[in-house]
Amino acid sequence: MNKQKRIAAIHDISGFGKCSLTVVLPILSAAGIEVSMIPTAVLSSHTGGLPNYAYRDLTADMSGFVKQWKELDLQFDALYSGYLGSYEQIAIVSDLFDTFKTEDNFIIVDPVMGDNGVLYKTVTAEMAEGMAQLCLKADLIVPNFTEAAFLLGEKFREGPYTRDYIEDLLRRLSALGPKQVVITGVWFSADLLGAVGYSRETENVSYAFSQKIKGRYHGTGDIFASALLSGILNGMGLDNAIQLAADFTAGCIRRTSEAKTDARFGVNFEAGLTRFMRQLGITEE
Ligand code: PXL
Repeated sequence: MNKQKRIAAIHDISGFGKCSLTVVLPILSAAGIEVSMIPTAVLSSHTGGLPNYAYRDLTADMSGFVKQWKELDLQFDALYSGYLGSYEQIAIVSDLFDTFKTEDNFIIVDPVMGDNGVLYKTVTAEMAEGMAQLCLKADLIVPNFTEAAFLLGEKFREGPYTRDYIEDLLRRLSALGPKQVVITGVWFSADLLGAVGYSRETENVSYAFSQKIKGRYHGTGDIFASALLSGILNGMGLDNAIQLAADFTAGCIRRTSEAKTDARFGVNFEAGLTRFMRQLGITEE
């Protein structure tokens, strides 16, 4: 058995409505990755359409994690940040990147900020600017079109998208710092939805699509990014990892749509884990 890979995951815990750490942890664990986590906030549910959520910001607690982990001399194969609870957390995560980045590991920033052209309830314009600074340090970023627009300080554009618009966006996002950019929520026509990836080194652009299902299912950005990271850490190239993540996410949406579950409650990713593990070659038998 090879030595297990280990990541540091910096996201919130939303008690209800599957997203952030409640999907990051099971997906990466299924992919054979050891996950160490720094919770950025604890909520009774995510903030997307579920009213009256309880919210505890953990900004004051995060530096203690970094301090002890540094004393333990922990090594990580990837540093993976997502939803942040306050503007101050951007500097803390930036410090964590400086502390644990090595020549052999990489940083993935999912700049979780908003969807459909609007910021999530707890995300301020100041945080959006700070998130762009954090992306400077990333090797790979995974925005949706809303987040891409906020990172570049420009207006959100509704789909359908064109290849010219997307490929220009990819290059400009990569110019912010990250060598690789993956954008989610790509669609050219009503029947297909997917993602696109770009590597600055090769200038390679690759798309992955599956059947589009109507509705806006919560937590799918976190699921996609976690599945993408799972593929990469298991040795896949970016193109194959995007395809793996797109297929996994599409399966989650399909199952949830068939079950007619409330889209705010999150998707059924659990039933897709066995196949996912098989695709990654994780299962022992
Ligand atoms: O899935 C993104 C996300 C993560 N965490 C919290 C959220 C959201 C989106 O609404 O509210 C707390």
